[in-house]
Amino acid sequence: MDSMARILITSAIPYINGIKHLGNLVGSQLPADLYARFMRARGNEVMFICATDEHGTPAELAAAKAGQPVEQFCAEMHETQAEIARGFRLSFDHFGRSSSQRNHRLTQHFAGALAANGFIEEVSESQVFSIDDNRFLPDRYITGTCPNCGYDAARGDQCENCTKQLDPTDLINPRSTISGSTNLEVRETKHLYLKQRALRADIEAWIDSKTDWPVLTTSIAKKWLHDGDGLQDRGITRDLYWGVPVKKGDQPWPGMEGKVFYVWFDAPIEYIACTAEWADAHGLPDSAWQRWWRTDMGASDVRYVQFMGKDNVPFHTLSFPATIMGSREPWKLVDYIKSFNYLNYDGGQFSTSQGRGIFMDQALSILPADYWRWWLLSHAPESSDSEFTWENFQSSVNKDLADVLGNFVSRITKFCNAKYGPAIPSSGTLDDRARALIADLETRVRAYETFMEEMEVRKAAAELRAIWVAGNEYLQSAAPWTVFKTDPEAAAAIVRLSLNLVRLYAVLSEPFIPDAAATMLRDMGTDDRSWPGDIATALEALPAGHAFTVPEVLFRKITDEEREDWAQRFAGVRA
Ligand code: B3M
Ligand code: ZN
Repeated sequence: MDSMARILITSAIPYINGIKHLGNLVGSQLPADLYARFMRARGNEVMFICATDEHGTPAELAAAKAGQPVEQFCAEMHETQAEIARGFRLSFDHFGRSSSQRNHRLTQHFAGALAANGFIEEVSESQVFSIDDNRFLPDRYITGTCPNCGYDAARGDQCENCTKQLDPTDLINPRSTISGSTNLEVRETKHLYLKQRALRADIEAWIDSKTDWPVLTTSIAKKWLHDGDGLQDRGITRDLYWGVPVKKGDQPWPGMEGKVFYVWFDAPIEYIACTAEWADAHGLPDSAWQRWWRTDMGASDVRYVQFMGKDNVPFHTLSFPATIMGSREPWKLVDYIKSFNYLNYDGGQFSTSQGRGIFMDQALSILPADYWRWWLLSHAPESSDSEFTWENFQSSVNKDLADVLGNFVSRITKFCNAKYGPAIPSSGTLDDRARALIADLETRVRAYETFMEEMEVRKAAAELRAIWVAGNEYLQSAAPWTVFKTDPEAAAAIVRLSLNLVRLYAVLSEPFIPDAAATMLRDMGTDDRSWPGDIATALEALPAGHAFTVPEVLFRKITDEEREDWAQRFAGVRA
């Protein structure tokens, strides 16, 4: 990347119904953060957006389970998730809420524009109404006996016991999940449908134009576009209390009183609304967020990249683009979608509903963020699903972080401090071995940049590790501790180069392990975070005489006892 660019980055916005597990983290927020940090380090202007996805039945049910009003539940869970995101050093420019007034207005605005352009249809349906609750019941709010297996707590959409898909009217002795009332009747009700089929040609042409998208993204998009029940018109309203009230712009929508938009309609619109929330939080005018989103306000220069797990791809390649295209307004469409497979946990799946695996708060309670960031990113489920095992986690952390990077930093700073004192030594010139290292790093750093630009997360991690290894091997073979005995000047040149490598490693590693990078820079007594151009020049940034401090242990090793203890502790299900 030659000149400064503007990069808009969004991560799929996590549901509010609970704390996310590490599989969720590595599939969206964490790689998005890696990319945002890298793009900032390269001098680009970055807008990195995330939020909580707060509407829908899961939010209402989670609040009910917690015994809280849904507004309070969401407000508290948003704070909890924001705190954990800070713990993982996720560097969002704004972490918003899909329940914000900005999102209410923008969602209603899009619905109004879609209606004005003829892309909304009003459809009459019969739905179960609970007289005692005085409301229509969504499928999940109806419980009864399964006609297939006789299980007496089957849900209106599916029997949990025999997995049969159900319609609420199939249930024997149906009752309201809210009140238990059996005083139910089927009533006619109207819902809004987004006529996605009418936008099919537009969407298909747009997807076909994205020839550089990863296979995972395009294959999912095309499957949904072409398969039997591919791009159907889709209901965008629900009979729920909690959500964005259905309005046509700022006007009431006759016949839609008491209804809200479907959560998947308003959630992606929050990407835009959240950027407006960012502007509001900074006291900036609308033009400040519009230049990221409105192509008539400068956003044609923006490169927009989205990060998400594969299950979210259909909504971002078909539904959200349908909303934007159907508005016939100049909103920015995504340029690149980086999607991820699943991370499995120790021979099974991570599961929020079953509480299986490691959740973000638990992870931080046992080790600092960098340990997790490194393992997760270097094992990101890109070309296929990947698996977390405690053995692999232990060996990765101990080898890559402690034995290679940590050991290098500790060895060279301690040696210099002991022999020359806590400042960069001056004498000596670089020998062939040093020049060979520089040439090797020149190639590797350029490869690392390319992988990072291409969002090849695992390959970038592997290259970074190779860069650390190169320094370690150089130090091992140059052996300044031996050279020092006969030629302290030559040893000083090795030490000077190696101490400069510590700074270079901090700069290069910051997107992966920001805390360790900050510690390394602080101990090297420098704020110079400039991204390396020519490597030989970058390795002269810290001049002779520059003072440093010997760091504390950067990364500690995970012991076998800890590993066994954690494996046991996280074997079961979370309460
Ligand atoms: N909240 C799903 C999830 O948390 C959903 C993503 C919305 S992106 C607009 O994985
Ligand atoms: Zn059943």
